[in-house]
Amino acid sequence: MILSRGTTDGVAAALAAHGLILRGGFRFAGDEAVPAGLSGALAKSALLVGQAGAAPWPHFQRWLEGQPQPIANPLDTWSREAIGAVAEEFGARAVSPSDRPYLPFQQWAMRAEGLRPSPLGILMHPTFGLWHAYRGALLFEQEIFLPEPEETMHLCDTCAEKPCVKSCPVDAYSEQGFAHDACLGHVRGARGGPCRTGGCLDRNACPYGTDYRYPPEVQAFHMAAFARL
Ligand code: B12
Repeated sequence: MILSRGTTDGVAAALAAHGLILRGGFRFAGDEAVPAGLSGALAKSALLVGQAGAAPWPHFQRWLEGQPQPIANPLDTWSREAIGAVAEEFGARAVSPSDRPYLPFQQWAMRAEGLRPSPLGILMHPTFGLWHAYRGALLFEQEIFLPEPEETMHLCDTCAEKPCVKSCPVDAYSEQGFAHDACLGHVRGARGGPCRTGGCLDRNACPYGTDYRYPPEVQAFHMAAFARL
């Protein structure tokens, strides 16, 4: 059975109630590690769920204010709840980018939307630039109608200046990859104030998708989670 376009549209509408969006989808191939669906049988297809800019933030904040106790990893918990409810409605199994062992979300995203990584590792989106993320995926045991992927252009190919690799005081990004320890040391240190309050200087230097740039309080939240401040 192939789930219809109506299902995909319904999923998109249910996600919109949480400020979340459908980030495309794909069918699993026979020669890859295929995760299980809801019944435990192998999934046949996946829809990716994520955000453009900080759209889910007010939904998440309202939910957080209603919690009786402080919650560890609150954004993950909110995402699991919101996406879990949509999965239940449509007979899918919800998975999270934080599930262990890690599921290959960026590889899935590259298949679903034809995106490629920026020099920072974060995938470059033709509209959202670096200001987007994945909050989960819905795994179906049926084939599903998939939205036609849009023709995408990799903006980093046309960016000669590459300010994204020139703005970090400790050059955390290079062709050798991401210098995690140098980044953490700086962010946690005396001169890391701008990174702590306004987010990664390299990410903010990217000239694309600036309409979707996360507001400073959202960037500070993510930086605090990343650097365990
Ligand atoms: C572990 C992890 C990290 C580790 C990286 C350790 C390492 N070097 O492997 C640390 C803590 C450093 C990290 C940091 C960040 N991460 Co991270 N991370 C992950 C996580 C949870 C697992 C990665 C993984 O191993 N996957 C399993 C493999 C098999 O999957 P994969 O698709 O093949 O993995 C590819 C990527 O992971 C990529 N890669 C390898 N190392 C790194 C490091 C970073 C930062 C990125 C972006 C990609 C990347 O190469 C792999 C091959 O294609 C993913 C979510 C996920 N489930 O994938 C998020 C994820 C990759 N991270 C993400 C982000 C945004 C960040 C931060 C920018 C977030 C922040 N808090 O501000 C920071 C910034 C620092 C940086 N740019 O390096 C996003 C990327 C979204 C996008 N638009 O592309 C993801 C997808 C989470 C999400 N919810 O959307 N991250």
